[in-house]
Amino acid sequence: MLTESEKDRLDKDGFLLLESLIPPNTTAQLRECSLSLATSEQKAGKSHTYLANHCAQRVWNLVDKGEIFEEAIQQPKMLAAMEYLLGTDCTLSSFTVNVLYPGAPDAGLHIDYPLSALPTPRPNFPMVANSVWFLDDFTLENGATSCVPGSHRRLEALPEPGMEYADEKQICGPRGSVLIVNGAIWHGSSENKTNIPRVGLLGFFCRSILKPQQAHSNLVSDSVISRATPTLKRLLGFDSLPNMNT
Ligand SMILES: O=C(O)CCC(=O)C(=O)O
Repeated sequence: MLTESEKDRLDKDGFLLLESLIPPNTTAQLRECSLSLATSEQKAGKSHTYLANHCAQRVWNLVDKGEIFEEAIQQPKMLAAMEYLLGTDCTLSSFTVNVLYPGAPDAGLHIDYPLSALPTPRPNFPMVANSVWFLDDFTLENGATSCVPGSHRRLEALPEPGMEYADEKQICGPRGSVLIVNGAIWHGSSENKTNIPRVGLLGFFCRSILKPQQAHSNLVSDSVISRATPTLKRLLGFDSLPNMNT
């Protein structure tokens, strides 16, 4: 489902913008559900906030927080990109909302866990990859994700905290776009200088041999699992559990 030129861009740059992939109605519903979950978790005193002044917020375990998210994470073109990078048996590592509230500072460039914890040289093939879902237009002003093209080939180096790199660029695009990012690319969210929250989803995937960030087989409720498609069950890790204990 990826064209040869899309595959080439992923190989060469380490990221690929799938512009306007998600229909406008779905994007609007995803945004509304995401902000409503973020608000409920704040009201319940259970919110995960981060960055200075709690200006950014994550909502975890989305597969268990609405059918719209169960469906979203199976988006065929996004999954084709993940399968190209991570193998056809790749697993969902985590699916989260990421809200940057007005004033959220630049989060700094990083590579994704667990690559950041590995000895160097890191593997020269993708181990984890993220899909950043633009539920708003992502702009230079509201915190569009920054990437350093080709940095996934720097197998020994890590971005220096606070450094600005000349080849770093913000990936802007209309709401409904999905940015595929090899987890080894130096990337991160930027400052939100506007007075409107920048809402995104992060569908983070890993090779099936890795331990996912969230243990979906324990965290997702039985009702979701019982109606899950074979694809969703596979993404939640049911097929990658070793079957040696019976
Ligand atoms: O929300 C974004 O723009 C990127 C988030 C990110 O880099 C991450 O969670 O690894």
